[in-house]
Amino acid sequence: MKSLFLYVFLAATSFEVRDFQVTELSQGASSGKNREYTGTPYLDSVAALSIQKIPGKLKCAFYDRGGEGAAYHDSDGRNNGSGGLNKGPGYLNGFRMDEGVDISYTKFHDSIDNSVYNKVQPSVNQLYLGWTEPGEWTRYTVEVTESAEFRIGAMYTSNRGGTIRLVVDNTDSTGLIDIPTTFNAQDPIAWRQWHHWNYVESLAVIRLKRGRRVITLEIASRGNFNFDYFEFRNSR
Ligand SMILES: [Ca+2]
Ligand SMILES: [Ca+2]
Repeated sequence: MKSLFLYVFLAATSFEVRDFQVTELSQGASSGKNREYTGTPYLDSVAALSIQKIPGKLKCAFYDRGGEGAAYHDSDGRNNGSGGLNKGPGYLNGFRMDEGVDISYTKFHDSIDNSVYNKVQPSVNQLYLGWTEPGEWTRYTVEVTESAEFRIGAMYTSNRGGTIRLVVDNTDSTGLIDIPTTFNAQDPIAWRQWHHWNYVESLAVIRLKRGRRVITLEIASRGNFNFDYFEFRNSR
């Protein structure tokens, strides 16, 4: 009961404290002035063998290793996708199931992720970041291979619209980014409002310097997004 109360309290306050979290990121335990960021790129023999690169696609399920408070912050310690919704055997069903970040993958049976209500068809069996709530964040160590201004595209679903921001090496580098809703009142199935995929080519522009960077994806308002990937293209 106590833990439930704590969870409700944290969930209720997570939106209000998001500006504090930005401050905390620059001074916090994991990446402050005198302490190095302890997260490391997520690599495995199936997902990826090398660090994610920009320009290119940033796959959201492949957030860094390092755990709660360092590589991510999630509203609860349970992975609601892997081992929760997805109970079966295999790599996709069990992907990072012991971590708090909530991960699922696109399914084409029963018109879950391949319905006529998609604006863009996703690929099947794509791991994605889901169950996103305001105040949550995930971090990605990336290699930026050229200093440039990049357009940020996204493959995503958005039940109700909302905002995110990208923090690069502890600096808010985008401000709030609007994520257009993919809600479609024509769909008679309520749960599928979380599965209307869309691709937007240019949500925002970001300037990045060449080298290894740590990008933090922060869910700022409304949440209920599923993010497959962000795509960074040179804006020239
Ligand atoms: Ca969770
Ligand atoms: Ca979550």
